[in-house]
Amino acid sequence: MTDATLLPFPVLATQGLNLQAIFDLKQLPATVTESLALDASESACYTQLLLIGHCGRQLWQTMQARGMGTDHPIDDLSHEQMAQLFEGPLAGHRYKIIFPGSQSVGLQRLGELAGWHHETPFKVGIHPTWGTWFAYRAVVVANTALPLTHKQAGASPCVDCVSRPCISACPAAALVPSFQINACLNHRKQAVSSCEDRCLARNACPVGSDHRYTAGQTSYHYLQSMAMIRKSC
Ligand code: B12
Ligand code: SF4
Ligand code: SF4
Repeated sequence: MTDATLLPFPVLATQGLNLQAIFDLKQLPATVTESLALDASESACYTQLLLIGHCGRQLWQTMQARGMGTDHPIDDLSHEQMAQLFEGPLAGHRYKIIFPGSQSVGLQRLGELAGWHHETPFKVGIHPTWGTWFAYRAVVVANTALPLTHKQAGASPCVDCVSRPCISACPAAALVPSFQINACLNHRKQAVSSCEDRCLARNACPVGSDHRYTAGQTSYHYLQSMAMIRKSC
């Protein structure tokens, strides 16, 4: 995903929101549409769902340039960019930002429908080109009639990965026989942990190395999740 001019919203890509998919709400599985928790009038009004993500380092560069001033600076940027989109290129359309927000939406399920997500042994999704170096930044429903994007083709890189270096890199052996979240979290919660600010399994995966986060970017995200883990577990 390098040619921003081919994306539906090149203006978002300039900020690092460089993954974009447009779905027809009526074509989405009921489990997905139900999770949006739209009321009857919203369901009648909104026609499309926009899924926005980032891949690689560009969003991080945007964040560094504008400053990380608030508790949730990336969510704030996503909200701002969505509002600007509907004040600019999509002006005149009604919209609702579902994520970031309080509603729980299965982002990886949406990623799967977009062809972005394939499951890995450590559960962070993988894409054949971007590797695991991407995440979801916004889900918006709108009464737009934009051209729909196609599901990206491509098999999971894990299928042909014989040596599976992610599995042997995990110091908690949390990836076998299948992902054990508690083994991972217990390892991460130790006073001194090799995974406090990184996932050694994720780092060991060779796919998408061009899009690998910088050390500062990785550390920021893992320390954020660490704070969440310490608060909730
Ligand atoms: C809760 C959550 C967590 C919790 C998990 C706690 C738990 N007991 O499950 C914690 C705080 C640990 C966590 C941490 C991280 N998370 Co998280 N997390 C989520 C969240 C908000 C909900 C997942 C969920 O529970 N879904 C509901 C259940 C019912 O869905 P499900 O279909 O059964 O499960 C699917 C996924 O949830 C996933 N899954 C299941 N278990 C686990 C466990 C972990 C650790 C992860 C990452 C995924 C995962 O696999 C399933 C099939 O696809 C999602 C965002 C979202 N709204 O989807 C992000 C999300 C899964 N997380 C994400 C990431 C990147 C991380 C981190 C790597 C940190 C970061 N922000 O960079 C860390 C590190 C993981 C680790 N090793 O510690 C990304 C993954 C992106 C991708 N490429 O796939 C998501 C999609 C958020 C986003 N905005 O993009 N996370
Ligand atoms: S190392 Fe291999 S098995 Fe592990 S996530 Fe990467 S491609 Fe998949
Ligand atoms: S964060 Fe560490 S313990 Fe958890 S899956 Fe990754 S390598 Fe294993």
